[in-house]
This record gives sequence, C-alpha cells and structure tokens, in this order.
Amino acid sequence: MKRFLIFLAAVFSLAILFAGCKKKEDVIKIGIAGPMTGAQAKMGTDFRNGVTIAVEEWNSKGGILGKKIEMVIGDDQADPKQAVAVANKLINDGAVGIIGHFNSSCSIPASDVYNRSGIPMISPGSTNPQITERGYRGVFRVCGRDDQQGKVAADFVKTKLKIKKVAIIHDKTTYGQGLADEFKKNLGGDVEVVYYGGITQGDKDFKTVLTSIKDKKPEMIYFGGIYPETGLLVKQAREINVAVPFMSGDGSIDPKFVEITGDKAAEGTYLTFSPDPKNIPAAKGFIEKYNAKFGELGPYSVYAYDAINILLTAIKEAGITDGKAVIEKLHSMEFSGALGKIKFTDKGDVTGSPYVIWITKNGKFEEYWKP
Ligand code: ABU
Repeated sequence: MKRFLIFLAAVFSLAILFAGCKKKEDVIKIGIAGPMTGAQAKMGTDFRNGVTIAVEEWNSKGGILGKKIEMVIGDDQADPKQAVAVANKLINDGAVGIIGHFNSSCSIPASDVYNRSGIPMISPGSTNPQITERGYRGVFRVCGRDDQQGKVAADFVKTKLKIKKVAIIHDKTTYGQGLADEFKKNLGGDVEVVYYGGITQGDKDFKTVLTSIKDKKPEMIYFGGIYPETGLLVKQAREINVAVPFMSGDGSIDPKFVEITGDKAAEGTYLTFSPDPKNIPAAKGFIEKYNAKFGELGPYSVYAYDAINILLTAIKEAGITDGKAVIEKLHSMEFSGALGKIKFTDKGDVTGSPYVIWITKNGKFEEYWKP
C-alpha cells in the first residue's frame, strides 16, 4: 500500500510538473510596466491600451513562433521602489521582454534588474538621458530625450516668444528636475531666471510658491513635471491672478491636465512633445482602432503600440525568445511602424530629435511651432 501511495504521489508530481512546463511553453509573455493605478494611472492605461491592440493583431494572425502572446501587467504606481519589485516579478513570471516603464525614475532602477537578467526593455515614454547613457545593451526607448526636449523649449522661449525673465519649477523627480535643468541650461545668459525651485509630487497646494514667484514678475513660468501637478499649478496661479503663460514638457500633454485646471485656465499653455500622430499616414489604422475600442488616443498610446510591435518583430526575426539574440536583432533592424521608420542608435535611442511646440487651445492641444 505504502509503495502504491509513493507511486501515486510521483505520478501526481510529474503531472503537475508537466502541466507547468507545458503552460510555460504555450505562450510568449511580455511584461507591460507603468503606473496602472494612482495619480498617473492614465499614462499606464494608455500604454496597456496601445499594447492590447498590437497583441490582439498578432494573436489573430496566429501569434509568434507558433505561440500566442500574453501580456503580463506590472503596476509600478510611479514609485521607483515598486518599479524594482515589478521588474523582479515580471521576470519571475516568465516575461521575455518588457514594454515600460513610464517614469524615468522607475525605468532607471527597473532597467538594472532587466539588464542583470539579460532581457530587453523598450520604454515608450521615459525621456531622461540616463535611461540610455549607462551602457545597457538591452535598454531602448521609442521616444525622445530631455536634453533634446529642453533645448527645443529654450529655443522657442528665446527666439519665438523673446521672453527675458522666467520662473522655473520642477517636481524633484529624475524626469521633472532633469527636464527643468536642461531647459535652464539651454536658456544660456539670454534669459534671466528669477526663480528656480522644487515642489513635491502629490502635494495639492502650491499657492505659497506661486505667490513668491508672482512677486518676482516673470514673463513665463516653466514647470518640469507631470500633469497632476501641472494642472494644479496652472489653476492656482490663475486663482491668485498670475496671468503669464505656463510651459511644460511631454509629461503634461494629456487631457487630464486641462481637466484638472478646470474651464479656461490651461489656455495658452505651451508644451513640448513630438509631432501629432494624426498627421502620420501610417498611424491612421491604429488610431481608428484605438478610438473605437478605448476612445481618445493618449499621448503615449501609439508609442506603446510601436514599442511592442518592434519587440515582437525582433523575436520573430531572431526566431527565438532568448534575450541576447533579441537584443542584437533590436540593434540591427529598421522598423516601419505607426510613427514611421524607427532605427535605434548604439545607445538604444531613436535617431533624430522629435520635439515640436504645442499650445493648449479651446481645451485641446495643437501643434504650434517647429524648431
Ligand atoms: N517623459 C514624460 C514623463 C515620464 C518620464 O520620463 O519620467
């Protein structure tokens, strides 16, 4: 009897092991990481929506290497510590590549984990230069960089607006402070910086700092940060009768920014971002699908769509999910996506600087100036 029970236990264990192995081999898992909850959840949701459309397209054609693609979602809550936990979990769950993260302060520590594990990461929206300046062969992004973005913003302020006095605020994050510093550096000696200082992400009342800025009489207020704080800053500035224009970067160009400011306060705000994908013929099909399934396109939805398509194309062309092979394929291939042609530099950046100036008009965003 005892022997029979041991035999049964062995058969049972083998069956479980076999089922587990079989399940792993049935699908190709891709990690999708970003802020899925919290104040910046809109950006993570935009990523997930863009990726969902691509995965459905691939799976409807049979998947890849004979297997279906499965998304594994990682919610980093825009928190660097949580991003590291998410990175470890995605790897343990068997992800062979990562689309994410959104916040540079999350992408940087998470990429240490992916780099150690030898799996590729493509960020759709992390713009801090350090993402790709640390020599990690498997770290890529499909967006631009803040040294490019900050320069375009400063050139616009100097040459188009001809502004002579600015106040600069940042949110003390890798992205926000980094972008504010690039903007300030590129102003050179032509523009006087009458105020420079940080606020804290998550705070709700900025009237003290805005009152101090008001006294210094800047002609413009620049903010390096993300839309939840941008919206509150603009709204509260108008409430204390600060009427000068605001300017910010790609982290603020979201309908949520206008929604937070309420009514007309956001009008005339300048933002740096890449050109409108609605004017790119190759993006038309994706945008139509996105509108039908999820509603209004998010700023980084199309970037997430192209990022996963690039990753899956590299896996397909490599003929294997092995990280090293896929990373080398990503470096050598040229991809035609919704945003047009994408080729990575040796560092993992896209070639060229994509930034233009947008303006907020009638509660929407429109392209305004090209460098
Ligand atoms: N680039 C927009 C904000 C995300 C980040 O780089 O932190």
